[in-house]
Amino acid sequence: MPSQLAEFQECLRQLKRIVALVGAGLSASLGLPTFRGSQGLWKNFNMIDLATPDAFYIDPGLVWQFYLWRRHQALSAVPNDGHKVLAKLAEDKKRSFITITQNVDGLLARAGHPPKTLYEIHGSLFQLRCTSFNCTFVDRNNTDDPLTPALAATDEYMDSGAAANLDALSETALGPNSDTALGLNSDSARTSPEFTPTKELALDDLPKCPVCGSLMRPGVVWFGESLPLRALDGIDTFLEAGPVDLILVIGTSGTVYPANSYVDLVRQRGGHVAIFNTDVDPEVVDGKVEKTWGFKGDAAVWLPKALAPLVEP
Ligand code: BJW
Ligand code: ZN
Repeated sequence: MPSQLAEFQECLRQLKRIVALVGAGLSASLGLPTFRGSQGLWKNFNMIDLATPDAFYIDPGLVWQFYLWRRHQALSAVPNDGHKVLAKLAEDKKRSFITITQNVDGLLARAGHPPKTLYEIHGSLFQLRCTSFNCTFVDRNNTDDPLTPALAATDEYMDSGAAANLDALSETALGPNSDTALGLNSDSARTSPEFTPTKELALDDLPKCPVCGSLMRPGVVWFGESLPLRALDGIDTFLEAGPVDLILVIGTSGTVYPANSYVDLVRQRGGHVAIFNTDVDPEVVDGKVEKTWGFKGDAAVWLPKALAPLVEP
């Protein structure tokens, strides 16, 4: 019986329309924390609880600190081989391909993924938006770190947090052909230790709109908020242009709507599903689920290996 990988690669060559759905697990090997799981924590807060409009309304200083830390971590990271192979696939004209990413870390763009086929449906850490209803100011590609002079003093604790993440990660760096080489131990539980910053931020320290002076907020999509309509339209156009042969479901728990709905849609219309995750249902790994492959381990290790037939080294 051919292995899952051999069967996947055999099929892959014939597929013409492919979607990649990306989640936090793709960047986990770089020390960037995932959201769910026992250690998706920041300053004793669950990361999910901070990703809401209410959290920002109640304590904008706390939420800004969380996002400043995430910006700093993302800027300190470099794209991994998983980001790079998706970027290469997107450049290849032999098939139609789009990437829908829930990640806000900008690493796919930095890996060279063409912007036309990259849909960042939960926004970006590097976009800032004015909170005033009467003002439409958006700062689109702000990579300043620190973001304002008043925030410079926060750098020290940020570096200690990032270093702790990478220390935890380096413990998993063993030789080839071991479980660890496939990243079986490098999920969020290992890479995002609890992180405790000390500095409290006052409203005066936070970024203000240069047009109207109101408080700026991170340009990300929180629970209950609408997704960027241009991205949703672009994705719909691709999905309606013809059946999708394959969706690559990469490092996501698939718990958030509407991102998770794309997997069901592709499956319902007869497409294949390939899951790249440190946690995959054993039935899928054993090849018992129709039209579904599962590659258990670090997506940054598995993706280049699995997609090798489509991408020049
Ligand atoms: C590895 C790995 C390694 C680890 N290799 N793998 C009931 C009440 C209220 C609302 C709702 C409701 N029911 C449904 C809703 C809607 C709601 C929703 O889905 N809620 C559910 C939680 C129930 N959705 C919304 O509110 C959305 N808006 C909306 O629906 O508006 C209506 C509308 C729809 C369509 C058009 C127009 C209008 C908005 C959702 C916004 C989500 N925002 C966040 C924060 C973004 C900013 C930020 O980053 O801070 O997005 S929440 C968080 O979850 C973040 C992520 O992008 C998202 C998904 O998480 P992800 O990436 O899957 O991470 P994890 O941690 O969950 O999983 C990581 C996975 O990686 C795990 O499986 C690991 O095993 C794996 N892994 N290491 C491979 N090395
Ligand atoms: Zn403004």
